[in-house]
Order: sequence, then structure tokens, then C-alpha cells
Amino acid sequence: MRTQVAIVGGGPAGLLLSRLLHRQGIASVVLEGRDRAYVEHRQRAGMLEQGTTDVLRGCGAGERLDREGLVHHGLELRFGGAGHRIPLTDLTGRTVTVYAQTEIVKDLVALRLADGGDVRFGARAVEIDPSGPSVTYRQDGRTHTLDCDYIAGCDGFHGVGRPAVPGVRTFSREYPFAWLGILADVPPSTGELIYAHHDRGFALHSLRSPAVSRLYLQVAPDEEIAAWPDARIWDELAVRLGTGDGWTLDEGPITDRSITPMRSFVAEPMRHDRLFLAGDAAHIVPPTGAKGLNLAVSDVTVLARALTERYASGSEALLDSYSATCLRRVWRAEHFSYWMTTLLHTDPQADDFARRLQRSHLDYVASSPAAAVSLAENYTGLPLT
Ligand code: RFL
Ligand code: PHB
Repeated sequence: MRTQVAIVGGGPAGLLLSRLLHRQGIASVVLEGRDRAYVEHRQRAGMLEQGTTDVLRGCGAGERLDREGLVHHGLELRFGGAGHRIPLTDLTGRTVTVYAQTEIVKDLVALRLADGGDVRFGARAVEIDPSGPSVTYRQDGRTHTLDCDYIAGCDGFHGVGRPAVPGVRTFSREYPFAWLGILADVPPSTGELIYAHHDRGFALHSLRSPAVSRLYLQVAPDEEIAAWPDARIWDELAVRLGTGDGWTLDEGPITDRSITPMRSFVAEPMRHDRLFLAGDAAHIVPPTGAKGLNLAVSDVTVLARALTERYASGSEALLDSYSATCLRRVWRAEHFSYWMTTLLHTDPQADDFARRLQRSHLDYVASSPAAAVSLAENYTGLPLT
């Protein structure tokens, strides 16, 4: 079996790449280890940069996004019991959109299958040969080989793509906390996202729709989900999000819950021979800056453009600059995500001096137009280069 581009991983990065290539007449096969229902229901990201929605729209995946996505013009920083609005659109001219990763994945799977795309679920890659180039995978208890011109390693943090880059250099940071995330059937108690700093830890009030809320709590990295019955979750959210002005948090049935460790991670380079890494396979950011999915989209946009040029003109110039082009944006997002994380979380190891500095930093971001512009331009996303 042979194709032009073998795509390992059917998350947002792999599925979008396959769609972008199809629009340019380039054939691909997507190998996804899990089944379709699993990838369509894995609760993750929700906040999309304008550049991300532009790419989705541009490749014909924007119909439901335009109908159901919630366009936001600002966010709230909450600390010391008071809210401070950052007017993202006034400061940058750009918006962000709440539309769940699960819905993007559903839209892309449906589009690929409708246009005859080859997406194989339950097909787990076991070995990548970047020079063959080829991918060996297991499906239905049998081993198969897929030969190709190029391989896209879009198989996430635990995949087989990154280990197939010899001499890969990695950079990482672990944080002394994790996020407990819930999905709840209750109308959001806020119109815009609330990022709250509290002595007991960070909390985030996000949303999915006018009827569904998404909320997060900073917890210890080794926290057990069993230690958090519903009442404890709601009580803790109410305390950390609480203000002195009578604002209340509405509660509802919790339909999904999970604990996610927080880490920063970058692998360099993002290419070896005919293998190109994209998305979480190459880098991880802590979710505070809402950058992970957006970076996956910008990586595959750059890769699709480079492959398009290669097939149209024979030139490998854009493929040769792929890793450097992506890493420039990746490191900006890494810094911003680290910055937002340390600004808003409560470090259990911090001394009183560090806590005072953190509070001064929050005051500065909430009161200085220059600091707010810096937050806003990073949050809404810098232009794709
Ligand atoms: P994914 O989504 O992990 O997909 C990789 C796919 O590869 C498959 N796979 C394999 N397939 C075949 N063979 C193998 N050997 C394979 N090994 C793995 C996996 O089954 C999977 O389907 O990576 P991708 O496509 O790079 O997408 C990245 C995003 O999923 C991730 O960055 C975001 O979810 C991060 N993130 C957020 N990003 C944002 O931009 N905005 C947000 O608001 C935001 N919030 C979040 C987040 C991530 C979170 N968690 C749970 C990590 C909130 C949370 C809580
Ligand atoms: C989400 O809605 O899941 C979400 C939003 C913003 C973040 C992280 C997660 O920073």
C-alpha cells in the first residue's frame, strides 16, 4: 500500500493536515490508534485564536463553527475578590472563539469521510522509518506497511513519531500542580472566561455553549479524582471564583471529569529526513494560555503549505525551513503559557516574598494598558509567519 503523505495520528493536527492536503490534490492516509468514538469525545481544548478559525473556515470546516462557536471580545482576571476585564478586541482588533476540540474533530472526520478520505481507526503505528519512508502499523490483529513520500508525526505526546527523530533535543518544565477539569450541564455563570488567582489555587470558568459550563481547579499533581466528590468541587470553585459583590456560581450535574498534569515541553528539530512532527508530538504547553490546539493548527498549516509547494514545483525550500518556522511560534507560545501559568497559579513552594511579587505582577497586568496589550496580543495569537 502506498500514499503520498502518511499521517500518524487522527487528532486535530492529523485530521486537519489531511483535509488541507486534500484541498491541494495531495493524497494521504490517516492512521489513528483509537476508535472514532474515543477521538470524538475526548474532552480537551475550547478556545480558538482567530487565525485558527480562519484556517478551519478556509478549508471548508467552518460551517458549524460559524453557527455554534461563541465569539469572545474579552476575558476577566479575578484576584483579591475583584474582577479586571482585559478587552482583547479593543486592544488587538482580534477576537477568540469558544468551540470545543471534540466538535472540530467531529467536523473534520465527517468531512474527510464524505470526500472519500482514507482515515483508518484502530490502526496503531508501531514503527516509523523516516528514510524509507514508511510506517508499520497494527490493525485488526495484523501488521501492515504503508509506503509514502512523506510522513507527518501527528501522534501526540505519547506517540512513536518523536522517538523516530535521532538525536532529538528536548526542553521541559514540570509544574508543582495539575488541573482538575469538569464539564457540567449548567448555563455558564459568566459571559466571558474568568481566570482566577486565589491563595487556595487557580480556578478557570470557561464554557462550551449557553447550556454547558467547563471549569477547572488547580490541584496537587498527584491528586486522586476520587478525593473530589461533586460538592467539594463546587464549594472549592465558589471560594476561588468568589467576589465581594454578590456574584454567584450556578451548579449543575457534572458529566465529565479528569485530572491533567501540567508541563511545558519542546522537541527540536521538528523534522528528520522525510518525517515531520506536528502538534503535541513536538511540543506541550500548560493549558493556561489556551495555546496547545492553536499551535497544532499553525504547525499543520505551515506543513501543508510546504508540501503543496513541493508537489507543485519540486522545491523543498519550505520543507527545509519547516522546523525553524514552527519553532519560532512554538517558543513564543511556550513563553506566554509559562508566563500565564506562573502569573495565576499558587506555587506551594513560594515564600512570602515571591507571593508579594506575584500579587504586584497581577496588579500591573490589570492596571497597565501596555501590559494588557502584551497579554491580549499573545492570547489572541500572533500572525502566522
Ligand atoms: P492529540 O489530540 O493528542 O492527537 C494525537 C492522536 O494520535 C493518536 N495516536 C496514535 N495513532 C496511531 N498510532 C500511534 N502510535 C498513536 N499514538 C497516538 C492518539 O490517539 C490521538 O488521537 O494531538 P494533536 O492532534 O497534536 O492536538 C493537540 C491538542 O489535542 C492539544 O494541544 C490541546 O487539547 C491542548 N489544550 C488546549 N489547547 C488550546 O489551543 N486551547 C485550549 O483551550 C486548550 N485547553 C488543552 C486544554 C488540553 C487539555 N488536556 C486534557 C491536555 C485543556 C486541557 C484540559
Ligand atoms: C477550555 O475551555 O477548555 C479552556 C479555555 C481556556 C484555557 C484552557 C481551557 O486557557
